[in-house]
Amino acid sequence: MSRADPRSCRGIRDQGERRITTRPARVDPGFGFEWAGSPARGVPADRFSVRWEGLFRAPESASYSIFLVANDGVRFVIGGETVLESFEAPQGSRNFYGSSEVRLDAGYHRLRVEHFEDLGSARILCRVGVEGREAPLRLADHLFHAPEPQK
Ligand SMILES: [Ca+2]
Repeated sequence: MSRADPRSCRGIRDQGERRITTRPARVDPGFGFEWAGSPARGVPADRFSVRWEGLFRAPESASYSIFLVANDGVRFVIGGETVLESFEAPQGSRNFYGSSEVRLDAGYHRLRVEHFEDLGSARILCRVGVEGREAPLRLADHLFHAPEPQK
């Protein structure tokens, strides 16, 4: 599971010049969503962003293929490496489709997925394939809470 942290999108769009409104974090079973309206209580239907942080467990040392559909923007960071990113100008109702490959050792890797919605429909869908396997991973079996950071 991953921790979601819905925030206002304004901080991203305006380079942090405006106040970012932080909402209470919650736990999601994953990070695949299609939102017709607000993603969470207290968050507007448009101009919001969400950040999921957790751990991805790679079942074997292999090349992993990551496929993302996002509306509007997305950034996918695993093990500190940004492997997919589309944070360009707002895309309205258009989707971003992207894929990338990353080599991972078996074990746990820090995962951070950031998504922002400007206007219209909002979605983020993800599939992860493993070199040599026909079916994509069942992501719910491979996502875990990150331990709380040490102070
Ligand atoms: Ca949109």
